Amino acid sequence: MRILFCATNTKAEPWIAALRAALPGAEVEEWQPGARQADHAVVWAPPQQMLDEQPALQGIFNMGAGVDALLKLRLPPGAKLVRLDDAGMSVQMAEFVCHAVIRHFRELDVYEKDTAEGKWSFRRPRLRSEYPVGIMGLGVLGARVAQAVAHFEFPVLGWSRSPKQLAGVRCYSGEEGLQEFLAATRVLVCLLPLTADTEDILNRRTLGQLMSGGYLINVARGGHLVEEELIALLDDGHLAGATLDVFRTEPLPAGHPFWTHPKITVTPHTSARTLRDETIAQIAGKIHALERGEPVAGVVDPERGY
Ligand code: NDP
Ligand code: OXD
Repeated sequence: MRILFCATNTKAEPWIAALRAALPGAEVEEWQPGARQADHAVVWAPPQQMLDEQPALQGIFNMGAGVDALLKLRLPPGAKLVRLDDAGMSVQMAEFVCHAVIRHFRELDVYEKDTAEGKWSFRRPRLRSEYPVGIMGLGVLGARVAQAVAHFEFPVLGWSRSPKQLAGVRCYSGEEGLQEFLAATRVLVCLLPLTADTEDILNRRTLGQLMSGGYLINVARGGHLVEEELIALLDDGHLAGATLDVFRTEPLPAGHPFWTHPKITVTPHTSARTLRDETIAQIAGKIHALERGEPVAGVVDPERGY
């Protein structure tokens, strides 16, 4: 079995060594133009040339959960595209989102400013019941985040494409459930894949339907958010703030208004990182399963876009 590794902005050697250790007997190499035909590829943002040169690939294993960038490329016709399925990301996402929710709810950002100025002052405690948290996307990451937020006794709502039942989460689905979901949400968390149906979904109309004093946490993709419409809603006071981990252009360009907006907290696409050991173990297991003709979790449906 021959496996190519091709990941932009990633040091290849440790990944290749780990893949060789996890798949003894497999030939694992970093992709170079003109490389011999391989059976599988482990990739992150590969060039189109790599995919065009490897028409015989059976499996393309994405080193991330989101496949929006890969689906913009021409893929070899017979290859299954397989995404990461948690691999240590859901617990990171849960801690990141809980931190952002609690920082806003407990006004820890205000306390940080006060104490930096030597001020010992108290804010009136807020009512948890007035801060329902709505999670868009109840997949591998969204479901874990919903569970974690519910642990802190916030009312939790969720929205997905197909109907779901999750303990402690008020679930809505489809276009028909969106308005009711938004109207009952104060803190909105986006954990949707970026697809034709979800691009620009965080806009003036949808964010404008949140409860007054709403707060946005976008940890999915920058393409979900219409940036200038968020700024307008923050500036007119309908929204209280936003934590943004993902952006249309990454790295976020110097001078972008998000860097300095007083109601926006920026992090550099770090809410859930790809962890090497967990990722390699998962991909190696899936390659074995695929080779044995067994079903694997996380196969992407290109029509659906995730
Ligand atoms: P999943 O595929 O497991 O879950 C996607 C969820 O979104 C599902 O519940 C799905 O509904 C729902 N969904 C998809 N399309 C729609 C739609 N049109 N309307 C309503 N709901 C929809 O993905 P993951 O949870 O693994 O990951 C989610 C995203 O998080 C990734 O695609 C990626 O973009 C982002 N991400 C960001 C990271 C970061 O560091 N910032 C790290 C990792 C991921 P249904 O259940 O009905 O299919
Ligand atoms: C992912 C990401 O999709 O890191 O896994 O954004």
